Amino acid sequence: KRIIFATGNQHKLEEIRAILPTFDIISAKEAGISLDIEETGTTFKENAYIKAKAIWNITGGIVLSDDSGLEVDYIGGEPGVYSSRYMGEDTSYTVKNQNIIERLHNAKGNERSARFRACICAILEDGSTIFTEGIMEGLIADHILGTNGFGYDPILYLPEYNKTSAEISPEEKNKISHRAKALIAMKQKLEENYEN
Ligand code: ITT
Repeated sequence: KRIIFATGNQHKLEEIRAILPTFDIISAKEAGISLDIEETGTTFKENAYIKAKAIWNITGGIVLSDDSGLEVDYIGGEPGVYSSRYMGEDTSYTVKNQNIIERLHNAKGNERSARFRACICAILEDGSTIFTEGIMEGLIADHILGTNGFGYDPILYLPEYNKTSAEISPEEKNKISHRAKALIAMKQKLEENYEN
């Protein structure tokens, strides 16, 4: 079954394909749809729904979307749903990551707690929705470290690996990430749904 993944983020697309290798995932762009969807929601769930619905309105076929971000406890959960827009869409992640590190210069130990959160939304052919969520906990690193992954991966330090999310391999990340957890849960729910 062909599934359209409503994202413009190539990294997310690569991760979902690696996490769900048995699914036939195509991007909206590959399906010939170019949309600039405004994410007007205030929660990951709302924004995930907005993105999936925009594509579903056009295709009526099964659509998946991902809304995700970094939550840093010391700064009240920022950047959260604004993760991609933090400091402006065109600001580089080197600058964004450095800025977060600077904002935490007084934070010690567990005060540096943070996590990636992903909400995955599926809209099925009949218009019904399924939502799943996953988190990956860590601490904000003192320095930008690692070149794998994307976005805020170089500043989320994972104590159990003694590495940042950008230092572990893509294979490791795709086993333990927020996105992997949410997608594995979604796979299960979709399989239950299509068994009946
Ligand atoms: P689409 O809306 O087109 O899917 P986007 O990148 O704009 O792409 P979001 O609005 O969901 O997606 O923003 C997610 C942002 O959160 C993303 O751009 C990164 O800054 C951050 N993020 C999410 N997952 C991440 C991960 O696995 N590693 C690093 N940063 C991540």
